[in-house]
Amino acid sequence: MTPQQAAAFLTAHDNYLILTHVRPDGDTIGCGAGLCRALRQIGKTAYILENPEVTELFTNYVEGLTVGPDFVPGTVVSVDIAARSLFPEAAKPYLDRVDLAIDHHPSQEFFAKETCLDSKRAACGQLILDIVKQFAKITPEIGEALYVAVSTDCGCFQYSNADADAHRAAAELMESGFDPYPVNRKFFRTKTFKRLKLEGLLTAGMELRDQGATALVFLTRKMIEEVGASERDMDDISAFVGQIEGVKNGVTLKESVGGHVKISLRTDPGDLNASSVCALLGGGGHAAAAGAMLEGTMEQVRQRVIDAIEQVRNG
Ligand SMILES: [Mn+2]
Repeated sequence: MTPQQAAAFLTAHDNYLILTHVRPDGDTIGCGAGLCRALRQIGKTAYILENPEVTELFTNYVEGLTVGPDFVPGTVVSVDIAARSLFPEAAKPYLDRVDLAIDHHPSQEFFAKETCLDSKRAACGQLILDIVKQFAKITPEIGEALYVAVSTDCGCFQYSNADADAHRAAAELMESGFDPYPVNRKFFRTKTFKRLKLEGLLTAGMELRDQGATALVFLTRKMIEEVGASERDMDDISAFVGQIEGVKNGVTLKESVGGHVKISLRTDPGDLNASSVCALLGGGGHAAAAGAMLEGTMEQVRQRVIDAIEQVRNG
């Protein structure tokens, strides 16, 4: 579906339930909030399905918009969800009954009846903006929610996906009248003390390969417990390793409960395609940022990631 067709679809239906993805980021939350408010503005009933993993950084954006699992929707829309495996527990009853998926991931699985996909967009928020502005006024609240979506997904316009189109969307959203300074300060200029401690531990245990072009960091449960870090303290921590001079490809391995390790790969896409590497590991994502969840110990997963990188390099 084109954004025009998606707008026509959204104005024609009602009783919306909006789904966000697991480990929700600024894009999925901002898209959910912006879309929900736009639908309510034109008199529709619309809610975001409660997502228990929403961190403190984002709770204010979904306040007053969420609903529990008892809500019986007429129309189900997913935002920024690429794959079935990214449905939160409460959204699983809707795995095969999403009416419209709005997304920007090239790894989109086409699980919905209709899909509005544009993988050239840095953030799903840009696509939501294109859709909702056709039927709703971009109020400061919608503007701020979608600005959070766009700015966080392109790392405050510093990641390789931050193109002119992303800046144009940001400018258009700023014109809605919200104040972008506190948003930028909160998301991009502020760290908790626990976060800094974690970054110190990651730095101490860092492994450098390929003459420093590839870096791996290992986030263990022990470190998390030692520091007393919450999800908020670990938000977007996979971007950390790529800040080191000379590092083109950064791998963050995070030990998760139940014998799993989550890997996040951030790459210089000219050097290594992150999505290809993670596809070999059963995951997916974008050329410059991708991830996977693997079973095994930190050491086993470390070796599998290194092998997958080699395979893509030599393939
Ligand atoms: Mn996104």
